[in-house]
Amino acid sequence: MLAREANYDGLIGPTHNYGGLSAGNLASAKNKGLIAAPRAAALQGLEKMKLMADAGLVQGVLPPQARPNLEEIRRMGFSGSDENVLASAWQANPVLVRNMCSASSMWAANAATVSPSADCADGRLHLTPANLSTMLHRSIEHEQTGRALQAAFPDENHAVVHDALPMQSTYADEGAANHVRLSASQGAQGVELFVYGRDALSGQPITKFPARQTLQASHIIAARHGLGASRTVFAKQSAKAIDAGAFHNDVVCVGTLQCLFYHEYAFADTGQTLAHISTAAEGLFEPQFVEVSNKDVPIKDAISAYLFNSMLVQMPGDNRLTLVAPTETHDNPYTKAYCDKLVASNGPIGTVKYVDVRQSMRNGGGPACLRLRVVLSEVEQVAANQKMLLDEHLYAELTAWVKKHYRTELAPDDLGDPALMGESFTALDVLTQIMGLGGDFYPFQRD
Ligand code: SUG
Repeated sequence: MLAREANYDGLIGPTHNYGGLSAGNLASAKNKGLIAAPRAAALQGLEKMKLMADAGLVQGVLPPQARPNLEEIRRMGFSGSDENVLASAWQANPVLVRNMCSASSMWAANAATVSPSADCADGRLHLTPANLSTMLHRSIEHEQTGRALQAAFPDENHAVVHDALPMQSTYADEGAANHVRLSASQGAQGVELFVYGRDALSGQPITKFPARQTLQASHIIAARHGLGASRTVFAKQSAKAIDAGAFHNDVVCVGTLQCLFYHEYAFADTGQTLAHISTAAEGLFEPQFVEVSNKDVPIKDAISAYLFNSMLVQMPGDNRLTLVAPTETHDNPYTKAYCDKLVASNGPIGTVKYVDVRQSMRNGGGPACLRLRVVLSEVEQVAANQKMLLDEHLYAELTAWVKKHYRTELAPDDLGDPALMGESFTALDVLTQIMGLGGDFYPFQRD
């Protein structure tokens, strides 16, 4: 079956800021309180999307979520008009409001876990929105994410959008950031690798920083998607990686087609993980493992420069893969030297392109965090919502929309400003028209 990998990027929302909300995410902690630049952030994201679309890849757009999340704030006991709810919550508990204002849905790699139809028993594409239950500001995303994914893949004959897993720590799930699919070609049956940070039922010691993905969540998703047991691998992330700041596996590992590119410290038991992948791939393809030693790139540098949070893609017409890395990877001597060596070798990765997503990077979100990969067969691509796919026209409209509606600067204390809420909701209302999402896509449109 012919299929292509589409990248659906989270469009960066008007409340992008540095709240210091994610324990264990070193960039988020370090940059807490900085003045953010929402307009520049959104334009950087759009620029990356355009680069991919211009290269001939299928590029989708997931709309930002409405923030502040007034429904959640009301659930906490604040009432009255929207302005009153925001003002009274801000006065009582600004930290709560900061959590309810995060633009974190931009990191679409955490939106859902996606299994292409070639891997699923019923021959349909399966998507499970991540409950993101570990972090308060992210735990409020999954419902609207489900709505966005339904809008993107509306035909039930081709796609199933599940509910998120229950909101309980045993089922903590962070989506595709802890999931890798390898295959001979995008349309062929593949091997799905689920990487978990903790087995919630084992009673084993926990890590210093939160391990956000559980084995139990990964098991349930694989079962729901109807994946073949012999083609599915569950691997434990190393505690060393988590405690060094790899709050998701995609901070130390990325893979596509036959290639798995990872840091020496990514997995708790690398030998066993690779052996399981090789066994699962038998008869389908020969995996190519590209391991980066801690000597070549110390884990600290791998994480600060986000070498592995790059997109690994097959550009049309190329034999070897391209790594789309953040400029921080270029600026770090270890990761830059490694990339130069990678390209000069005759391994599976032949090109490294650097993109500027610095605004997102300061919150720990690299090029790979900003996109959700969805492998689509030809019919599935036709059945997908075409208005959510980026072309020249949509790019021009979105760029103009950002320039018109977004602030150039935003400090964490601006989040209590009712004017910001008004501007954001107005912008998102216009966005639903641009992207054809209907007049009831956002909660504030349904009031
Ligand atoms: O969940 N940062 C995000 C970054 C997500 C990156 N995604 C992947 N690796 N796939 C997180 O930690 C910081 C928000 C703040 O502090 O304002 C934040 O949520």
